[in-house]
Formats: sequence, structure tokens, C-alpha cells
Amino acid sequence: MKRFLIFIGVCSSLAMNGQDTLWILPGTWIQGLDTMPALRSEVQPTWTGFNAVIERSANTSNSIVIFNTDTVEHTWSTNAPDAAITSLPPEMATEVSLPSLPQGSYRYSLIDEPGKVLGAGGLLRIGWTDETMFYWNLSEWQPSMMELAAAGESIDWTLPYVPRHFTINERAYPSTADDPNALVAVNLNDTCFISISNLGHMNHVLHFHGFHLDIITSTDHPERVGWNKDTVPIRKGESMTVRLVAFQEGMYPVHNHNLIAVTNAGFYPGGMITTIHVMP
Ligand SMILES: [Cu+2]
Repeated sequence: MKRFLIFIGVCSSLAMNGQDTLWILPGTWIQGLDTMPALRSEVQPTWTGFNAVIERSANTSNSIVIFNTDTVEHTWSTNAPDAAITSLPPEMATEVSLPSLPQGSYRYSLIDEPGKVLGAGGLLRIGWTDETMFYWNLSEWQPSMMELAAAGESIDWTLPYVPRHFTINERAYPSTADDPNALVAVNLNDTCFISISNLGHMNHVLHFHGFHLDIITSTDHPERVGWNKDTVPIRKGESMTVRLVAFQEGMYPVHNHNLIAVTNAGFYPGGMITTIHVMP
């Protein structure tokens, strides 16, 4: 406990400079009528239910301190090429190195089974300094599986996977409108970039109304860089960056093209829906 208190003192000053420290926090997440055990990777030592974004400059190696407040060990990694795998012992701080990476969007996450099912992970954005930069951390959630993982039981991945919740930045529509990183609000003729990452256990596909977007980076499909599409698939574990040129005013929906993923506990509309709002 003493070590924990000393560490809080050191970190509260570091936290002023961005995500120098991440806190792995177990907690309770309420979505609709479901109350679920969950894990998050947050910027502060108190639970909010939202995963942090890590931002770093391009082409420089770096590190981050991760405090695992859980009572079990977790394992941390990223989807960068040749990513290191780091053990995070319980109730301890561990310094994790981040490799030198080219500009792009990547994903960090816990990769042990409870860590992966309970959802601690988010975007690792490299080399983006522009203010008009949004991010979408996609995931989906099956409460029964999360209960098993939190109880330390192993998951049978051959059973049907039937998530009840689908989220962008841990929010389901209509709450996505409350998140300035999920709601893309820009001015006419702005160019903006959206980092998209799939933290979940199934593939997703997003459909954009009103715009075709340029694929700028992709961890899993580099051959798609340069494509200009209104429908963008994101494989599980994949991260990508897309560019939006806001050439027309108005409100335009963006939604998952898989209709089960635009529901909340089976009710439409919900889940992975957000909006592009282009202001005059
Ligand atoms: Cu559509």
C-alpha cells in the first residue's frame, strides 16, 4: 500500500504532460439494463469507464508507465509490427517501452484472456499533431463472457459470440453524440483525420453517408492505403487512419453496416452509430 501511495504522488505530476502513466482499473460498467465487470486502461487512478488514448511523436522510441491496480497479472502489447509483450504484475507499476513507429494509428491492449474480454485497450496515435483529429475505439461486449472472465474462468471461444452492446469509445448511440472524439464536428472545407481501431473480437465495417474517405494507414491492410471508399472494413485487432475532406455542409450518419451492431441489447437504433457534422 505504501508503494502505491508514493507512486500516486509521482504520477500526478507526470500526468500533466499527457499519457505518461496508464492505470489498469477493474470496475463495474453499466450499459442499458446490463451491469458488467470490466477493465479499463485510464489516464487517472479513478474509474470512469473510458480507455485512454496514447499519443506519441513519429519515429522516436518512448516509454510509458503502467500501473496495474488489479489483483491479477495482465499482459500488455500493441498491434505495431514485431510488438513487444510485457507482463504487468498485480498492484505494481511497470515501465513499458514503445517502439519507434511511423505516423499512423495503432492499438494497445491487454492480451491475456481476462484482459482482452474485459476490454482494457485503446488507440496509440503516432505523429498526429493536428487539432482536427478524431478517434474511434470500436468494441463489442457480451456480459455472460465478461462475468466468466472476471471470475477467472476460461472462455470457450467455440461457443456462439452474441454481444449485447457495441460501442465507439465505450459509448453506444445515442451517447456517442456526447463524445467530441466520436462526433466529427468540423467546418466546411476542413480536412480531418480519424483514427479507427478495433478492440473487439469480431470484424466491423463502417458505412459513411455523404463522403468517401481516403485510407491513409492500416496495420493489417497496407495495400488499401490510397483507396477512397464510403464503406470501410476494420478487421478485429486492426487500426487505420482515414482522411475526411468536408466538402459539403450538413449532418451525415456513420454506422456499422452489420445491423446487429447498431442495436443496444437488441433494440434499434443504438450501438456503433455516430455523426459527421459539417458546419458552414
Ligand atoms: Cu449507411
